[in-house]
Amino acid sequence: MNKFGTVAIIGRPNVGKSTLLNKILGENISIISDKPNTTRNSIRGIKTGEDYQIVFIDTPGIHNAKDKINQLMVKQAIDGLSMVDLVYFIVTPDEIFAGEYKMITEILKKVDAIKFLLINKVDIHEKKDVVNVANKVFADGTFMYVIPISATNSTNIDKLLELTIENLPEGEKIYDSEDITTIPEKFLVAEFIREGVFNLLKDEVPYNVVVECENIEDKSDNLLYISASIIVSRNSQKGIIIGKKGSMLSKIGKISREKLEAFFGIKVYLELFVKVREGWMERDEYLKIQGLV
Ligand SMILES: Nc1nc2c(ncn2[C@@H]2O[C@H](COP(=O)(O)OP(=O)(O)OP(=O)(O)O)[C@@H](O)[C@H]2O)c(=O)[nH]1
Ligand SMILES: [Mg+2]
Repeated sequence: MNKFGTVAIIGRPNVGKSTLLNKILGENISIISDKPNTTRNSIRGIKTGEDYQIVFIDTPGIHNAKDKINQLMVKQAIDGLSMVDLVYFIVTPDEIFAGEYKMITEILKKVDAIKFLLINKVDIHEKKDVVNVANKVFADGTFMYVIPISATNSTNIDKLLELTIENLPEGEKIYDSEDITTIPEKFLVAEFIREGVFNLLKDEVPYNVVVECENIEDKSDNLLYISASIIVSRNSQKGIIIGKKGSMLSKIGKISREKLEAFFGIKVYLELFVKVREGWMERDEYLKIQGLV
């Protein structure tokens, strides 16, 4: 009997949704940082086994969004729920988020899918806190299973996959076994560069950046030429991205190139531009680059 189905991965920002997706796939397709709101739109990853295929949808963190871009991000996370077979709601054992967990559980009650509660980051939390959050959120009756995991350390990930397959509908594969994502190549490249920005810069700068990949060209059998623009919303941010004598831009270039070379398995020549587009976060033509409109 073959199984096919879709699984949405949802939760507050920073709980480890993208880390879990990458761990399940064994490939880093969804960008990760220690800052909240790293993921901005739905990222699909495909996991194929002998007799199953699962499409996982990593989503932006659900939060109380104030501006247009954040509202569109939350909308991405919630809208997708109507189309999935199963939902992973990821929480961490932090008492302070109980209110937000309740709010997300209320959203999930209206969703017609099987729901798993995953308690992540058990590697850095005491057992009593894990049990405490499990009792508080799981007791609600919305969830079929509660599973403590560590996405970083792969704790319980095999068990999670086993229970997921068990609960998916019967169905045939629709993607090739080699496909790991449906993300267009240029978008993936832009995301890898944005990951560099999120990991190297602090405060509000990463939140004012969108990346557009303009070109990917095979220059020869062993060289890929890629050009992309890092777009910021204010002139002062352009200076921060470039850094003293170009030092920051060169760091962003190096970290992004390494990631691109690992992903494509080929040498990459990466050309980066920095552009200022005042208030891009309010403009549909730029929100479109991020896949939000
Ligand atoms: N110790 C520990 N850290 C983790 C674990 N999973 C994720 N993290 C860390 O938590 C931070 C956030 O991880 P992400 O995967 O980007 O979280 P996210 O839920 O996708 O965040 P947003 O996209 O911002 O909503 C990163 O610094 C991860 O390394 C885990 O199991 N244990
Ligand atoms: Mg994420």
